[in-house]
Amino acid sequence: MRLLLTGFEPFGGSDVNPSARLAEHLAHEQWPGMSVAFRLLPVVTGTESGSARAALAESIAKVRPDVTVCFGESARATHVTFERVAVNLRDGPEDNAGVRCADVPVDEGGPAAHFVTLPVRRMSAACEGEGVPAVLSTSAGTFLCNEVLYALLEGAASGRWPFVRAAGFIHVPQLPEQARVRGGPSMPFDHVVRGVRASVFSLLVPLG
Ligand code: PCA
Repeated sequence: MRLLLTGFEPFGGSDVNPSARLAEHLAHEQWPGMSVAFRLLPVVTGTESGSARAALAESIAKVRPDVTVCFGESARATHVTFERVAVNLRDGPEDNAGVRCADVPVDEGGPAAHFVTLPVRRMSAACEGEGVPAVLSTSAGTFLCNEVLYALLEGAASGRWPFVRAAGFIHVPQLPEQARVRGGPSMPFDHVVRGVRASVFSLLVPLG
């Protein structure tokens, strides 16, 4: 099984993003029966070179993953958060290129929403089995995380990437060092790693 993991660069004035740290960390571990690739995504909207979607498309074409799991940071998250839905809407703060979207679709002509195709119940149960709090979510927001998830699911559903059999998105809480500066909930990095590692391991049981 080929697995692609992505994480985002820092954004919103922070100098770290736990999602990239996590995805890169996991990609460097030994995975029996899986080859795991990592790609860092820019927090840049749109499809031009230098955008998150361009980087995602480039790495999917190169890796040809069976499964793609994207990660992002949520400063509000208290749990490892398994997203279930992406919506065809971009409406958020300024991205890292200084571009701000309001009321624009991710994909003109695409459906209003897509459900993720990862077995999120099994994955969140595996995370909780490690004692790491997990939750299912029906909103990935309307910023870059939702945009990337929508593009990923649209690409798999439309036949652009027919080899992608399962795809989804996990939001992780901020790190304690970020919470010390910005306030809000956080989760120690080693907890996040332990929980998400178990979730990814649960994918080795054949996908339905
Ligand atoms: N979180 C943002 C974008 C990048 C990231 O890590 C989001 O939730 O959309």
